[in-house]
Formats: sequence, C-alpha cells, structure tokens
Amino acid sequence: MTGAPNGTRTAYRTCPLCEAVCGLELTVTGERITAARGDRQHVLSAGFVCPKGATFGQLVHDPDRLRRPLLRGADGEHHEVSWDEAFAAVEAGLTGVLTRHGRDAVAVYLGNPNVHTMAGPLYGGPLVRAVGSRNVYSASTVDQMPKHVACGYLYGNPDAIPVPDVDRTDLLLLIGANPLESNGSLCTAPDFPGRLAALQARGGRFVVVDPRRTRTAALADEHIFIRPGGDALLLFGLVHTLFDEGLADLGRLDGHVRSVERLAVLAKDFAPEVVADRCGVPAADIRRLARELAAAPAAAVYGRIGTCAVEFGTLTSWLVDAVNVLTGNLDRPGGAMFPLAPHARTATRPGGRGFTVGRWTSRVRGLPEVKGELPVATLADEIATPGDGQVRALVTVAGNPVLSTPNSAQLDRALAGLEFMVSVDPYLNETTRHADVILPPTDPARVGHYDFAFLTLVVHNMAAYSPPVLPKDPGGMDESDILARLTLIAAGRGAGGGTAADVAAGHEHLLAQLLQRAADDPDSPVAGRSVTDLRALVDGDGPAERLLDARLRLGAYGDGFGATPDGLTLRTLLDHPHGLDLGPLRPRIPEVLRTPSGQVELCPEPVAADVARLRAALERPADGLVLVGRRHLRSNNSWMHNVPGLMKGRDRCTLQVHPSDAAALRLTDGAAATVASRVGTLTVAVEVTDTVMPGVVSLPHGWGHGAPGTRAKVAAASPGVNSNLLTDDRVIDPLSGNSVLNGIPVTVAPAT
Ligand SMILES: Nc1nc2c(c(=O)[nH]1)N[C@H]1C(S)=C(S)[C@@H](COP(=O)(O)OP(=O)(O)OC[C@H]3O[C@@H](n4cnc5c(=O)[nH]c(N)nc54)[C@H](O)[C@@H]3O)O[C@H]1N2
Ligand SMILES: Nc1nc2c(c(=O)[nH]1)N[C@H]1C(S)=C(S)[C@@H](COP(=O)(O)OP(=O)(O)OC[C@H]3O[C@@H](n4cnc5c(=O)[nH]c(N)nc54)[C@H](O)[C@@H]3O)O[C@H]1N2
Ligand code: SF4
Ligand SMILES: [Mo]
Repeated sequence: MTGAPNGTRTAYRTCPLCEAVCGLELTVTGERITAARGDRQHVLSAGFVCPKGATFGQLVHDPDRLRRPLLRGADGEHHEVSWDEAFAAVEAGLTGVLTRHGRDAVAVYLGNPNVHTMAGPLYGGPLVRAVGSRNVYSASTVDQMPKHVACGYLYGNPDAIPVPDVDRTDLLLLIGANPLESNGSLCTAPDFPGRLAALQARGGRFVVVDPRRTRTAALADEHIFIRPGGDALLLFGLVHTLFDEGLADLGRLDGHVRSVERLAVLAKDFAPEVVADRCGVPAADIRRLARELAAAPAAAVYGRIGTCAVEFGTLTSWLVDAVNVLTGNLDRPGGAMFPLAPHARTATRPGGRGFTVGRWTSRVRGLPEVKGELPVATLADEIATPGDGQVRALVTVAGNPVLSTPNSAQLDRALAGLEFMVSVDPYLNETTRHADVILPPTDPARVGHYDFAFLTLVVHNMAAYSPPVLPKDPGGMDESDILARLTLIAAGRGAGGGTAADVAAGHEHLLAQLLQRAADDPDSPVAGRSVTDLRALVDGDGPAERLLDARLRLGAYGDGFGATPDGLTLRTLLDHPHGLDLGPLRPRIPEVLRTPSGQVELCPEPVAADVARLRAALERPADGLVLVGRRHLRSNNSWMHNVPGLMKGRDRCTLQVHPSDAAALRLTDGAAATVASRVGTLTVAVEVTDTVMPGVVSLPHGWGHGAPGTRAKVAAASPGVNSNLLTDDRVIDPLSGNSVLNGIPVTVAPAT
C-alpha cells in the first residue's frame, strides 16, 4: 500500500469475482474503495480488468450487503440480531434436528464463491465433516463435476485437470466455452481475449464449437455450429478419424498410457459420416479438424460448460482429454498441461489408490456419491420426500440454488418446508430468504485472499496473496470465524458456537492437524519433526493466513520449514504484491498420476460402459427446439445484479431465437414469448438473432429476482426470469450426477 497526501492510498488485491484472478489496483480513501483498475505490474494479468473487477468498490460498499446477522422472527421477517443471538439460534435449530433425526437429516450446500475465498477451501471441509451427513451438495454438480470424474478415472485424481497451454499453443479448439464473456473457467488465464489475440498474432489459430456465434466465436479463425449435446459425437468422430487415418501418436506419453486399443475399438461406431447428422457438423469438417489437430506442432482441446452441463457430460469431458492424448498433446508445452500450485505437493513416485464413486447413494433416487457429494438436482427430493433419513435442516454457504439449480421452483417450495435453515451469505436473496438465520461474512476488502482453487488451474504457474485492504469491521465477522463456529456447533462442541477462545482453539486444532499429518508423512520435508516446533515457526496475521503459510512451506516450492531455506513462505508472497511468477507449465507425467497402474487409463471401464448410451442416442429421433444458456461479461451467476455499474444498458435476460424459428413460431423481436418445458413455464422477451443456430433458443441463468422477502433493490428493479424454472431435475449425467442445463427440449409460443 502506498499513501498520498490527501489521505488517499493505493492497495493491491486479487479480484475474487471470477477464475481469471486478475490483480486489481484499488484507490482507497479512508475506509472506501473509490476506484478499481487493472494492476499493470501484475505478473499474469498485466493491467487487464473487466467491468466486474472495475466495479469492485460498488460491490464491497453495496448498501444492501448484510453486515450483521439476521434472524427470522415470528412475523416471518428477517431482523438484525447480535452474533451471539444468531449462533444460539443456529445451535438450537441444528442440534434439535440432529438429536431428533440424526446426521443425515442435515444437508449442506456449498455454492460457487466458496472457491473464491480463503475460508471456503480451508474451512468448508471441516464443516462438512463435522456435520457428518451424506447429504452434501454443491454447485459442482451444476458445473464441472463431469470433468472431475473424467480426470479421476484417467489420472487417478479428480483434481488433476489439465489446462490448455494457451500462451504456447499453435491450435486451440474451444468447445462449449466462451471466455470473452466468462473470462475462462477451469483455465485461469487473465486477459483471455489478449491471449487469444496473441495466439493469432504468432501465426496460430483457434476454433470455437458452440451452438451460438459468441463473441469468442466471432474472433475465432473458425466457428463450428453444433447441435446442443452433440459434442461427445463430434469428439468421438475425431478419435475415430485419428485411428482410421493412422494419425494417433502419443509422442512423449508412449509407455505411460493404457488401453489405447480399447478406445480404438469403441470409436469404430462413431465414424464422422455416422455422427455428422446427429451433431450437425459435416463429416468433412470433423475429418479435417482431426488432421489439423494431429498436424499442429502443438494443439490443445479445451471444453467448458457446454461440454459439462450436458447429457453426456462425463463422456464429453473424457473425450476432450482423449483427443489431447492421441495427438501427443497431453502434458507437452503448447498442449494441455497440469499446473503446479504453490500449496500443492508433488509426489515422490507415480501411482495411488485411483478414483471411485458410489461410497453411498442418495435416499430417494439412489444416485451415487461422487467426490463426497450427491447431485444437487436431487436435493429437493431429499427434503420433500418423507421417510427415514429425510432432510429437515439445511446449511448453505455462498450459494443461491433457488436460482442456480434445475427445476428450481420445486427446490424453492422444498426449502419453505424445512424445519431449520442457516445461510452464510452477504445477501438476503432468493435462497437465503428461506433461512431462519443468515450469517453474513465480512466483505472481501477486509479479508486476505489466496486462490487455493485457481492456482491449480492456471496457464502459467503463479502465486499471489493479498492482505486485507480495509480495516476490520469491529462488529463484523470473518468467514473463517463463522465457519469455525458452525463447525463447533455441528460437532456438538460449543454453546452457541463457543466463546472466542473456543473458536481460536478450533483454528489451532486445524493447524495442528495439518502439521501433524506432515510430520507423520515420511515423504514430507518435515517428516519426524515436532509439531510444537513447527507451530512456533508458522507466520500469519489470521487463522487462514497461518494455514496458508503452513501449506506454502510444505508445498512444491516451499521452504520446508527450513529444509529449503530460499523456498516459498507467506512472507515471500507478502513481498510480491503483484504476484510471483513461478514459470511456464512443466510436464508432470508420470509424477501427477494417482491411478493404481501409475499410468494414464485412457479407456476406463465405467466411462467405456456409458458409451452404449451415446450409441443409442445416434438412433434417437432428433429433438425439436432446445434451450441452452449463456453468460454476459457484466454478470456473474445470480449475485452481481445488484451492482448499479453492471446493470446499465438494455435488458440482457432475453430469449434469443434464430430468425427462421421466429418466423415459423410467429415470434417478434421485443415481444413476449411463453417458453415451456417438462417442468415449468415462463414468459420472457424475445430477441431475434442469427447468433443462435436454428432449432436452438438461449436464455441466461441467474435471473428471476425480486421475490418477496429479498433485499436487493437494484436487482429487483431489473429482475429478469429464472431459466432454471425450465431445466429438468430428472435428467442428469449418470456418471457424475451433473445437471443437464443445456439442450433442454422446450416449446415456444407468442405470449397471450
Ligand atoms: N461474466 C461472467 N463470467 C463468468 C460467470 C458468469 O456468470 N458471468 N460464471 C462463472 C462460472 S461459475 C463458470 S462455471 C464459467 C463458465 O465459463 P464458460 O463455459 O466459458 O461460460 P459460458 O459463457 O456459459 O460458455 C458456455 C458456452 O457453451 C455453449 N453451449 C451450450 N450448450 C452447448 C453444447 O451442447 N455444446 C457446445 N459445444 N456448446 C454449448 C453456450 O452457447 C456458451 O457459449 O464462467 C465463469 N465466469
Ligand atoms: N441454467 C443454468 N444454470 C446454471 C448454470 C448454467 O450455465 N445454466 N451455471 C451453473 C454454474 S457453472 C454455477 S457455478 C452455479 C452457481 O450456483 P450457486 O453457487 O448456487 O449460485 P451463485 O449465483 O454463484 O450464488 C452465490 C451466492 O454466494 C453469495 N456470496 C458472494 N460472495 C460471498 C462470500 O464471500 N461468502 C459467502 N459466504 N457468500 C458469498 C452470494 O450472495 C450468492 O448468494 O450456477 C449453475 N447454474
Ligand atoms: S476478469 Fe474476472 S478476475 Fe479479472 S477483473 Fe474481471 S471478474 Fe475480476
Ligand atoms: Mo460455475
């Protein structure tokens, strides 16, 4: 931070609003952020900022942001109470349900911003373990779970997700991703637009596969329209061609990959000429694309929401990596590579226990557990269906599932029937209005920041920590403390969440556990050392910072608590306010592999078994009109529509319809249409545009504000409609439990 004579100072902080993790340069006057711009000195974002980052101050100082806990009174309204009263109510509510109905009666839902705080990754796990319920849900099953499952089987570790080496590739194939609006996902690449432009400037190309001509597609060297849900077929067509034309070449990975032959056999049924009709991509284009990927000096296939939140999510996610493997592009510069985060550790030898699912199943629909959670598409079933193990209480942390999950009207109704609900959230919104208690964490300007999630997905290895920018709010509470207190309550270890001393002891306990595990691990740099000695060396102003310091020092670049004296510590990051460059991505196979074989399992059994479902789809009659989603740069899922600076301009929550469909359905631009699916109906303004392909309509998600009891004035003034009133909770990707949010059969008619 630097001071200036007029009381104005400059502070640097990582933007917590999307996966690009840009550096922000903030102007602070007194206790207010008066301006935000891109940090030009940042090692990765180099001054890039988007409209969301630029309005960071408005978000922080939003008058509707909750700063004190709310308790729902007998009148049904939410009233401000003290933290002690709020936690006492949580203890009474949660322990009541636990005592009467047992652990599984309490469900937990963790929403997306959990990966954008330090508290989420550090304290979310302990909270879930303390609750001890099978009913754990998160936004992962409306997002990237298929990728985790695919990577779990391929590499033995669901969190080993390769990212496209955008800065060094010659050919990038983007499938179902729109980084010009989203700024990238499962691929942390600040200034994605600049990186794509640089790729073209150095003579490379990028190709976009999307049922819409997005802003990314408009800049691409080639845009291929695809029928929603058709990507697994397109990708199998590529795999088929690579084998058929003798182009498959593992390159450096030869000897590290199993069951290549088995994949060749599976691909036999999916010749480009067979899949073309169904996916809408001409066979000649599929063959040409396969040849181009094989011939490029380095190429990478990258898939995102359009490859995950679809009918064949896991198959599609798997085939993305399969093409990278077969073209020799997995784990090579310019291909798809595994980042190495500063808090992560490398293994001394490849191999491990591998990946399994289904340790338990959901009560009502029998859906398998994946990564410790159940599909959020079935949360409403578990709440609303009576019987042993019925969910009676819900804890939400940073989530708005009433807008973000399929058939959300059903979930909205179910939440109203809970015996008890507590939400950790700074807004009184569509979901938290159902909570008996709302616990709002201090705003992001008042807490430190480190990206546990996104530094494992970054296109150039990097580390950054931002200290708090504004002073503590004396009457507020940090999310780490809130989650620690909830953990104590769930574990039955504290009246009303305990005293400050109990919470401090809870934090210390977590740190001691971490150090003990390291001391017990023969491969750790601190093997055999005393936990008391290690604890005395840990640095950091707060509990989250101390856990971070320990993780950094035990991590891949760490000082090992003295074992590697010039290694990384929290202090190093404090000395680098614009981030620390840890170098380009480096090959990590075989070290990164955790499969029992220590090899890439190219054709894992559970995935191969699902291919029959895809084959059957080839025979199915084509769908009629289908609905897909979309994102807009000035938006962020459901919770940034209360920022005035982002809400300027015309209505963005429109149903995009191709002119030919509009003509056939007698829909006119700007007029209202009624859209109906199996689960619901809504009315929305039509936007006639040839950016969507015929047969496809598009509606963004995260809208539908202004419900009674919510407090977000700006959002309520431009409410939009909730697209998840149409998405179907019954249709999921069976391997991952992920919701299908794209390719929803709908009918559209002029509103009467
Ligand atoms: N501005 C903004 N940025 C965001 C967010 C936001 O809400 N707003 N959300 C953040 C989050 S949580 C995430 S997960 C990421 C998502 O990041 P992205 O996946 O890049 O986001 P989208 O813009 O939804 O792009 C998905 C694209 O898939 C296309 N699509 C739909 N169905 C299909 C299909 O069947 N096949 C193919 N090939 N394409 C299909 C859509 O038309 C859309 O263009 O964005 C993050 N960043
Ligand atoms: N139809 C359709 N639906 C979709 C998608 C789609 O493409 N199409 N995309 C899906 C995707 S990718 C995702 S990730 C999900 C998102 O689903 P959710 O995570 O359930 O929803 P968000 O809208 O991100 O809501 C975030 C909540 O966190 C709160 N919040 C913000 N900052 C903080 C914080 O620091 N701490 C705490 N405790 N709370 C905070 C906000 O007030 C808000 O209530 O939506 C999914 N839903
Ligand atoms: S791109 Fe993402 S991280 Fe960068 S400023 Fe915008 S919201 Fe923040
Ligand atoms: Mo997401």
